[in-house]
Amino acid sequence: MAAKRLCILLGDQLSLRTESLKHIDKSKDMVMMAEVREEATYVKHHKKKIAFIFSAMRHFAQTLKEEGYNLYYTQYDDKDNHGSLYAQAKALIDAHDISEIFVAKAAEYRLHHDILTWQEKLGVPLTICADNRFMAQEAEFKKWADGRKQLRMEYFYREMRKQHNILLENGDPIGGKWNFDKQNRDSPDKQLDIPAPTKFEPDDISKDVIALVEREFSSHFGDIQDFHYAVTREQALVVLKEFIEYRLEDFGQYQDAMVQGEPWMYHSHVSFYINTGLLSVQECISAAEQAYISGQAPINSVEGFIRQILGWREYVRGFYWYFMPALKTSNYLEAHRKLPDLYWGADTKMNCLKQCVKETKENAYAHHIQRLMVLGNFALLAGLSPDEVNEWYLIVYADAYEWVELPNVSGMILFTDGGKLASKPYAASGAYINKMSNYCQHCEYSVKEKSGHQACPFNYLYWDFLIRHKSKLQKNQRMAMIYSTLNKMDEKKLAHMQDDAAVFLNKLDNNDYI
Ligand code: FAD
Ligand code: DLZ
Ligand code: SF4
Repeated sequence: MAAKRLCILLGDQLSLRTESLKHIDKSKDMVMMAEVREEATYVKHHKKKIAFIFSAMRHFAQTLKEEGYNLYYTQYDDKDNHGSLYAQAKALIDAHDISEIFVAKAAEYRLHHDILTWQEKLGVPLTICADNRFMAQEAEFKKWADGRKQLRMEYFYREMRKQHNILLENGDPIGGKWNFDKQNRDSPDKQLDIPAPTKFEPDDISKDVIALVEREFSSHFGDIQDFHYAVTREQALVVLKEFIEYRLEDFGQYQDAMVQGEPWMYHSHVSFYINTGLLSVQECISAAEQAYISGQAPINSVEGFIRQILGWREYVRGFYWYFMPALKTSNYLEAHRKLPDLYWGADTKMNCLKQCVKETKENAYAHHIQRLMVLGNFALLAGLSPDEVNEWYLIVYADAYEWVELPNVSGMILFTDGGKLASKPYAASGAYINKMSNYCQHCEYSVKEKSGHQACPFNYLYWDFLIRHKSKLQKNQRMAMIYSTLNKMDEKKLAHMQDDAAVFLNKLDNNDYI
C-alpha cells in the first residue's frame, strides 16, 4: 500500500479552510483529531469550556466525514486513547505507513514547541503550516513592531484598516475618524431593553459530552447546567447574524456598561467561535461593515466592533509571539499575592466582584469590562501574582487560549511588561465601576466613602496602589496628573487609606469574609 500523508487538526482548528488540510488528498490521505487528557487538563478548564470544545470537535468530525475525509477521531473515553496528541499521533504512525505530517501552527507557545520536537521523535517529516485564523501573520507584526519605540494597538489597527481596505472612503477613514471610542462609553443609566442571547438546545452529541464532563471533570470549576453555545459553524453563523440584527446598533454606546443580571449585554459572543475556527474574522468584519453600509448600525458601533477584532485581537496575537517566552515570566510591579478564594466563588460583600465571578462560573463568559475593570482592576490593585491570575483567566473563560489570555492579563491588566502593551495601568477607584454599572446600588460598601470600614475597598486600594508603585509609575507621562493630585493630598487622609488597605489585604490573605 502507498504511503499516506497525515493531517493533524487541533481542537481549536475547526475549519475546512485550515492550511494543513490543503496539503492532503482526501481520497487517500488521513486526518487525525483527538480529545486528550493532556489538553483538557494542562489547566483545569471550566466545565463548559471543555464541553464546548469537545462538542464542537465532534460536530466538526461529522463535517469532515461528510466532506469525504478519512478521519481518525479519538474520543476521550475510547479504549485506545493514549492521553496526549503526541502519543495519539505516534500510535497512528506505528499502525500506518505515513510519509509526511502536516499541522497548522498551534496557537499556544507551549504546544507549538512540543510539536516542534515531534519530527525527530517520530522519524517522519513534519510541516508546520500558517495559522490562517488571523489576518496578520507573525512576520507582519514583527516587521511593524521592530525598531518602534512604543507599540500601540491604535497604529497597528490603522495599518490593518488600510492594508485590508476596511471602513475606508478614498483612503480615508469613514466618518472622518479612525476611532470612535469616545462615543462608546455611555453608562447604563436608563432602563435598557437588552435582547436575549442566541441559545441552542444541546443535541445528542452535546448531551453525551455534557455527561462525559460531569463524569470526568467534576472537580473542575464552573457550572455545566444550561449549556447553550453554538457547536457547529451553521449555529455560529446564526449567533453572528443575530448579533448584527439585534445588538450591533447599541454595541458601541453600551460597550463599557455593566448591568447586574445582564451578563451578555450588547456584546457579540463570537470569541468562542472565532478562536476555534468556526467563524472567520473576515466574515465577522464584513458582516459589520455591511450593516453600516446598509444603514442598520451607526459608525461608532461598527468601528468599535471592527476595532476589537481587526485591532485588539490581531494586535494581542502578534504581541504574544513577539514577546514570548519573556512575557510569561514578566512581573514589573513585583506582585506576589496569592489568588484569593473569592475568585473561585467564596462569598464576598464586594458586589461587583461577586456578580462577575458568579456569571463567569455560570457561563464561562464575562464581557470585556467585567474582565478588565472589575476582576482585572482588583487583581492589579491588590497585587495578585501574575502566574495565579493568568492561570485563573485561562481556566474560567471558554474563549481562553494563552495567545489571547496572556497579553490581556499580563499586558493589559497587570502591567507586568512595564508598558509594552498598554501606555499605563488600567487602575481605577470605585467611581469608575459606579459610573459604568449599577453594582454599587446593591453593595454593602459605600462607593462614596474613601476610608473607614464602610468604604468601597477599590477606593483605598487605588491610592495605596499608586503610593506603593510611585517610583515606577510617577515617571509615566500619562500618570502625571494623578500623581500631581496624589502629591497634593492631605497626608493624614492618605495614611488612613493606607491603613485601611493594609487591614483589607491582610484579610484577603487569610480569605476572611470581606
Ligand atoms: P465583543 O465585545 O463582542 O468583541 C468582539 C470581538 O473582539 C471578540 O469576540 C474578540 O474576538 C475581539 N476582542 C475584543 N477585545 C479583545 C481583546 N482585548 N483581545 C483580543 N480580542 C478581543 N478574549 C478572548 O478571546 N480570550 C481570552 O482568553 C480573553 N481574555 C481576556 C482577559 C482579560 C483580562 C481581558 C481584559 C480581556 C480578555 N479577552 C479575551 C478579550 C475580550 O474580553 C473578549 O474577547 C470578549 O469579552 C469576548 O466576548 P465577545 O465575543 O462578546 O466580545
Ligand atoms: C482547549 C482544548 C481542550 C480542552 N481539549 C483539546 C483536546 O482534547 N484536543 C485538542 O486537540 N485540543 C484541545 N484543546 C485545544 C488545544 O489546547 C489548542 O489547540 C492549543 O491550546 C493551542 O491553541
Ligand atoms: Fe464594587 Fe465598591 Fe461598588 Fe461595592 S461599592 S460594587 S465594592 S465598586
